Amino acid sequence: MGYSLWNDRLVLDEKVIIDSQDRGYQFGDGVYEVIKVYDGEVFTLNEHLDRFYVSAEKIKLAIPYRKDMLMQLLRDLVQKNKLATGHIYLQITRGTSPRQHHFPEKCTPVLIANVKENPRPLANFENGVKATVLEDIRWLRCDIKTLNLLGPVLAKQEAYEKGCYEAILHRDGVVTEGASSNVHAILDGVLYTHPANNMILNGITRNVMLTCAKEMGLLVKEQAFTLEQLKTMTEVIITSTTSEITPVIEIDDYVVGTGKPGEWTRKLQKQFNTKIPVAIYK
Ligand code: PSZ
Repeated sequence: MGYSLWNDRLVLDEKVIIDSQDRGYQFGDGVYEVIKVYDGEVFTLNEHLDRFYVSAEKIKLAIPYRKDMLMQLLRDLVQKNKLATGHIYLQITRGTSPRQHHFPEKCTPVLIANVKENPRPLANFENGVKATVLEDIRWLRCDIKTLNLLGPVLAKQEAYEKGCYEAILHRDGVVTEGASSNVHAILDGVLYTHPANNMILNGITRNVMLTCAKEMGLLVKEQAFTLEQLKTMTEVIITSTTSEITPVIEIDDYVVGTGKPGEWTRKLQKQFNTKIPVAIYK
């Protein structure tokens, strides 16, 4: 049994009590983050917390803690749990009040964070994964990391039933992102990725990878691509906090490129590895 962060206190997991009238429970009225920890070190914490505050602001939820305080509490949480490699789950809801749709007059946000030991999925990095294409049925504010996850949950279930790791989503034939990842594709030395607008989550891993690409001389075009164009791409990649840089080698009934992770993808993975704590290689 480990420790959770409950508002501004570290408590044993079983001491956390969530009210059945919590608006997160009833409406999904809140936002969250998943943050990677490598060998006890929290990765891109600042970027994740910036996005956390921005997501909260976009749903008019004022987080009652300063960023530096939250940062310290999350580091304490990792230490207290003796977490080596895994991730932090952090969420905040608008709080508890008798059920009504509009915001209650008095409502104190409820913050929770916990950790999970979770090894890096190295076999996926090495071998690649399969994906299936599905329609993007989510709302139009995918830039907000909201607790409302029914769209991705349904997509992931369908992917899972088809033996796929991820669902690549499209709107009217234009690829947006994965159910829980960003999607990128490479052709002739150019990496294409959907612009960071309201149709996708502006992934922290996406941004780290784009930095890697620029450092390596791989041209980046933040330009959406269609399903038809996707079929012509020689390398397809998904990125997320836990999936890092994962090659996609099959999409439904066709093989991507040679059917093996491509050269650029390998280079991006190597460059990404230089950014994470070195002690992970011990
Ligand atoms: O462990 C998991 O399954 C995780 S950890 C992060 C995600 C999944 N997904 C984040 C995400 C997302 O949900 C959507 C819709 N688009 C992009 C991403 C990637 O965001 P970052 O790189 O910030 O994790």
